[in-house]
Amino acid sequence: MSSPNYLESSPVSLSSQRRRKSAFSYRQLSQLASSATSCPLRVIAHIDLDAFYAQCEMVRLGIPPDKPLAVQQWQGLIAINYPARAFGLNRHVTITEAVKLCPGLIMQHVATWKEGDEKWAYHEDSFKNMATHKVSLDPYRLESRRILAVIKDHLPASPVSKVEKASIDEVFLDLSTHVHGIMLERFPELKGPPPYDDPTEQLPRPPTTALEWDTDALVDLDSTETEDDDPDWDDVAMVIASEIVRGVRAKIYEELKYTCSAGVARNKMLAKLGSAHKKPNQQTIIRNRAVQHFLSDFKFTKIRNLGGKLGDEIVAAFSTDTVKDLLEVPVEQLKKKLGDDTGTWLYNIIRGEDHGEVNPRTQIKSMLSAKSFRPSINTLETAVRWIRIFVADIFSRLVEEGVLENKRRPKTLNLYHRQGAQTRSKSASIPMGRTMDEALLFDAAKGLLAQVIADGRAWPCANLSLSVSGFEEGVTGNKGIGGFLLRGDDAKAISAALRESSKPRNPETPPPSKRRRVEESGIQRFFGARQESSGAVSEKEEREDFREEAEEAHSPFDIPPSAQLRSDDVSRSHAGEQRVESTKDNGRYTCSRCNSSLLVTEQGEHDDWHFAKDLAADLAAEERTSSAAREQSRPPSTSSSKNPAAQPKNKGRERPPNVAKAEKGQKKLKFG
Ligand code: TTP
Ligand code: CA
Ligand code: CA
Repeated sequence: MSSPNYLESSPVSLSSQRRRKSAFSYRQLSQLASSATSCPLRVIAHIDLDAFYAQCEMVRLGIPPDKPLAVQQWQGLIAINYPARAFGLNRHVTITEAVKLCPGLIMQHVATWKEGDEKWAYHEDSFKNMATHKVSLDPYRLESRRILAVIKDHLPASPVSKVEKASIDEVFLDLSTHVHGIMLERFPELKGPPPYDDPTEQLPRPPTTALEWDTDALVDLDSTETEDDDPDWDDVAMVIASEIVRGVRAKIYEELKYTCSAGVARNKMLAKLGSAHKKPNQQTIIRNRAVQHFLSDFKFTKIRNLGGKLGDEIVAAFSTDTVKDLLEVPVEQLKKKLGDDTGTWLYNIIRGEDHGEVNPRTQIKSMLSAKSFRPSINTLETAVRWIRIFVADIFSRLVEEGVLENKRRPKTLNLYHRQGAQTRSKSASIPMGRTMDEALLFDAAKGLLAQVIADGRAWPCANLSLSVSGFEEGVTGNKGIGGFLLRGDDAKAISAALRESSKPRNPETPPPSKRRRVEESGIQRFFGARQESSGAVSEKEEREDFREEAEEAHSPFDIPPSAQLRSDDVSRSHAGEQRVESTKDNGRYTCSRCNSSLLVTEQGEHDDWHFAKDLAADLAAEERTSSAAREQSRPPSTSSSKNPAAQPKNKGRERPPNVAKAEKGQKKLKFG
């Protein structure tokens, strides 16, 4: 529900007697200037593109905005524009149902890589060729980048405004410093030193009784608050932030013709809920005095970081999924069931407290190209054909990253292989002594595949994924560790390639000595003589790679579990895959993890979705242990144990551990 465009407000309800002082102090105002995460005047925005892939296709094809369009991936729809949604279409309808519901529907298949092609393309018959094509999300990645550039261009440079790319179609903005500057311009009385030079002195009240919210959707105030109260500085900060965000959105439309929705609030969690509140092409402001009202209507599983396992565990522990019910639970009880850190974090988060930082990280840390095989593949030749496509895909992205000019260059290559419930990963360093080209990567990747085959049990293979990581800046010259590798003779290099790299996540694999000594000579023949390009990497390095992946993996899966991930190209790499138990009935089944009702034919992909989410959470947990609690506000993770709700977590640790780390950026593990 929106409130009128003009209103009066204040942080404390004292409508009868006008207070002369603000509820905020000079110190808090200066915290705003430095974007302190604890500042109560803080202003954060979240921008999310409307029906993103669908808009990309409309813009690319010049389709008028009122025409219904859906983006197809194989036999499913992965994005549906708003005109098509008016016909009742959503991600779960089949293509046949979609055409029946909306006869004029334009269906555009995503771009694909075809074997042997130099580049991805929009192929007319790609939907028939799932077995030989691989989805490319490059067109959407490129648009995402252009949009990000417009946003940055429109805002003052960092650190005045901070921009964090949160996924392919989302950014967070910390506008605190920028808003502070505008406030001082508009209200010079804020500039003066505090009375008695005491920063704890309260500010004067804003000289205004009404704020203009323009077209913004305002969330209703908490029941204890009234619109009759005069505004305080937090309201003023929100109005200014909403003006800025409206300007950014107008610019994106003007320059690139994309519409987006936005949320403005005091933290990331609330801003994200805000952007989803009214769509498309709208922005929602959650004033501080409206937070409790806004949140109490939500299921807590919709809150950032509570969509996955942790959320499921809390539902199980307290037999409810609503914020309202959970608000009744005393903190002691939350702590008892979830551990001190998780309990405290949860207690605060459902009260709208989140001190997560907007983290401008723009550099790509890793790139992944992956394919799930349905049916599984059974031959080396087929696997190598896919690896060739992965390499072409990754290499073209590396070119964009400036590897040809030696601007940045990845150190490590990783291959993930899944057979049934078992996933294995192999890593190798990419020799620095040679020019980075497709042949180099292809040889290295084949070397890793050789290692997988040498372990045995390679077929049938359900998923292969290749990634590069460990980017280094400004690598100059062609010297380095690669030179060392190149000095070794071929035999040495081949044995390095075939040597076991660390495999902490594969307890079933026998130790190297017992491993089947597979037809090495045959493999060597097949893979050619250039095996020097792969060498084993240390366990530490491999873990770092996983951390990078975790960081980037999270956001695309930060969607309600009921949303279905229709991806054949999501990476899976996990030690012990947990099969998702489900109940089946009449061609439909109910997923036991998230209670979604889905078609049995969708089960594989849905299970993959859970798998990927669990993986992201596990990787995030791994990351957490390696870089203990960088930030106070991050939610503790319960991901790596089977039933963490039963096991108090992180007892004795002062700060909540760090899962939100995983939410930054999205460059890998996207939907393709
Ligand atoms: P979303 O932002 O979740 O959805 P959307 O942009 O299509 O629609 P909305 O207006 O509600 O924000 O996802 C962004 C893109 O990610 C989406 O256009 C397609 C892709 N995607 C998938 O491929 N599979 C999925 O399951 C989801 C949720 C998204
Ligand atoms: Ca979106
Ligand atoms: Ca999104």
